[in-house]
Amino acid sequence: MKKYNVAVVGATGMVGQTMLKVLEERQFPVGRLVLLASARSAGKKVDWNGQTHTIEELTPASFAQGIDIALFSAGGSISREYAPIAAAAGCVVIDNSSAFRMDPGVPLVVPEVNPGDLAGHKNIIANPNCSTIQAMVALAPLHAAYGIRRAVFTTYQSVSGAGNNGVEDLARTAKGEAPQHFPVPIAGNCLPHIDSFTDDGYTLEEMKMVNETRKILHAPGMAVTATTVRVPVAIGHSEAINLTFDKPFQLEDVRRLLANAPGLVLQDDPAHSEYPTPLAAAGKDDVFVGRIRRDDSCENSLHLWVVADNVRKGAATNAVQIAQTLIS
Ligand code: 3JM
Repeated sequence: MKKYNVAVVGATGMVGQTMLKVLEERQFPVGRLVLLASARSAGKKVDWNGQTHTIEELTPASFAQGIDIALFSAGGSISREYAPIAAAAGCVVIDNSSAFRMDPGVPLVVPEVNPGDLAGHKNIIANPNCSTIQAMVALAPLHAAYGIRRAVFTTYQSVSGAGNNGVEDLARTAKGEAPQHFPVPIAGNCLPHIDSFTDDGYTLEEMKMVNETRKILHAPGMAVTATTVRVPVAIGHSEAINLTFDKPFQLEDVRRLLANAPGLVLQDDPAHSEYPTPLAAAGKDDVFVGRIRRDDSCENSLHLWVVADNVRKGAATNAVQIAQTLIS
């Protein structure tokens, strides 16, 4: 089997570490593995697939060593600076930041949903936002069947969405100490504030869900809105999703479509307390859906509850799946 030289940019971060784990679990055909991070982390040792690797400092020259695929997860400013350099050196960049997602020349891909969008890429491919990815896995089969006219997302997002800083702030504020990452304590709390606020009162996280959904579903005119909330959960984002379709539906057909959708697991037996939860989804690569019920307040409308491990399917796993799709 052909092997590929793979770089991980941001190899010491939570997502970078999980990318390494997923590459190993999926036995991605890695030739040489190059681990890149800031000067602060250079020299650190990382075990991968039975071998010890040394973290190298990320520089413009990092990609001039025959790297085939680079997985970036080091924040938007690093991506904006280095992804074009890597791409120009002939490397295919799969970027986990928001930097290039809305660029019309950059595919924004959830492999179960729009793998065809990878065709004609120009060496930069964007991994969607964690909350968008899991929503798309559940929405795509319903959009194909009934046409989504309007989607309303309300999220309950774990602190790991903010990386190690978020996880540490939950532990810190649970002990009664002052927050260092979130503006107020996250322990025992819910913050309707993820990423920065825009002038019209939304957050950038909310606008990512709106704009990325339209791009991935090829539905520029779809009515989409979101409220995104940080909750004191370590791993796993949950989403209450309300949909209005163009066409009528039967609940049994919706269940069948969701049960058969790739990457999606139906967990919907409320009488036996079976529904998706972040604790159960943590460590898994699938997206989980439950609480499926008709919204009687509005014609052709439906409620769903969708949960996934935001570090895996919402970031690392989706990026590795894009790489697997590219080489298949
Ligand atoms: C999730 O420092 C940064 O630029 C990272 C900000 C960030 C993003 C983003 O905007 O790329 C933190 C957590 C995301 C994301 O996936 O959109």
